[in-house]
Amino acid sequence: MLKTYTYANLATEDIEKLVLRNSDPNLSIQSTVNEIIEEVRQQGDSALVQYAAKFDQVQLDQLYLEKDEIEELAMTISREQQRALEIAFQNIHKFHSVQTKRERVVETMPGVKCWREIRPIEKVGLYIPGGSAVLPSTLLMLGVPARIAGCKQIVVCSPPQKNGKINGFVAYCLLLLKIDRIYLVGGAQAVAAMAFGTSTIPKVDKIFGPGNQFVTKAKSTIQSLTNVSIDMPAGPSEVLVIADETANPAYVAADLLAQAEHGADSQAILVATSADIVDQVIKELASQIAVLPRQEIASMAIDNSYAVIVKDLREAMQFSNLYAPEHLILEIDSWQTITSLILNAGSVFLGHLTPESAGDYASGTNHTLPTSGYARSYSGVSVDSFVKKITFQSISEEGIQQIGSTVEILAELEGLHAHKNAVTIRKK
Ligand code: HSO
Ligand code: ZN
Repeated sequence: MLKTYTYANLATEDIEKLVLRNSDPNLSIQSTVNEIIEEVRQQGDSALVQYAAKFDQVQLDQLYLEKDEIEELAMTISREQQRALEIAFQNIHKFHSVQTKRERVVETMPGVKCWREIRPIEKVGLYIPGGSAVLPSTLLMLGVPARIAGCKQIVVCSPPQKNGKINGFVAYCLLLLKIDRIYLVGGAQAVAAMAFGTSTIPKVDKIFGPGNQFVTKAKSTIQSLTNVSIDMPAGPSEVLVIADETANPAYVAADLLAQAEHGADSQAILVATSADIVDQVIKELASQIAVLPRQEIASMAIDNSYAVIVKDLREAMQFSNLYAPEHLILEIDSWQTITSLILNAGSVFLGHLTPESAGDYASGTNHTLPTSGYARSYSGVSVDSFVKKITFQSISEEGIQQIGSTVEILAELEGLHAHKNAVTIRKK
């Protein structure tokens, strides 16, 4: 069960070890991934058909499904399920719509005007995992901001099911997003196909989405090999729950398990202001896990997790900032008093009635978030991830007189006379 530590008894090195995620270097899979990337680059579509036969056990005549088939599959899910996806879509859309604010023009000196304009990344690739964990919600989390940003081409890849089709929920999300083609390609081969392009699959500028370790490795590899970028480095999902005596242990346990069921390598960290809270949560964990369909996965994740007992909420935040969790849940009455102390976190859930699940699916915020401590320096996916901000400037006659000598002096001190000249010639 949950290992427990007391913050006051931990030395700096102990804390450093605790906040280090199981950083699996995945060296063994690098050569496999390199092979797949090379094969797709050289053989294109025929490599994709072969990999579908090998990894997905399906013989594909065509590497994609189009609108009529997507519509047919989308109609196989219930009206209630369609409605739930629609509400999630709408909330995600509402929340992300405000992320396109324009900035004003700044006149840094009289006659020197500078500003930024937003342009969409033209071609983006969205990877939607299949297999045991089909995540239609991820398609909404990536597709909605891509649409709002105005990306011209949205390429979606997802591994085919054994019948050569896709899941009805993914199909319905495609309809909501008005995307009328999906490529039936999974794994590292999907990443390679989108990075290099094949006769069927368009090459993209940026690749988004979670996946297994092969997908993750392929993303980091193509990022270093090509000029195609990726959303962020990915690691196993994680949550850190801060609980004080006002917390409901059943809610805390439920949130820890919601994280734990994602994968055996997930981490669910409890930071509590007393040993008593930890004991109560452990009791709840035992009873709730017993009835979970994914209890085997969840219990492996719990074994890979721990609790930390702290003296107060300040100390709790200190530890949380060192851990830099993907998800942070504050199960305390007085959350208003400590939010300003949050320095590192991907997404924060406030109060007893705000489960992470709400944000995973439907409240509106994005669930593609930095893991493994990257919350220290990365933000989650948003409309920003799908755009570039281009700077512009325009200098008038007055402006060139105003700024001229400053540029001349700086160019001179760097020994770059052509730079100086480009100003001097205009000042005359
Ligand atoms: N918690 C996951 C997202 C997710 N949960 C998708 C359920 N479906 C990573 O933030
Ligand atoms: Zn989740």
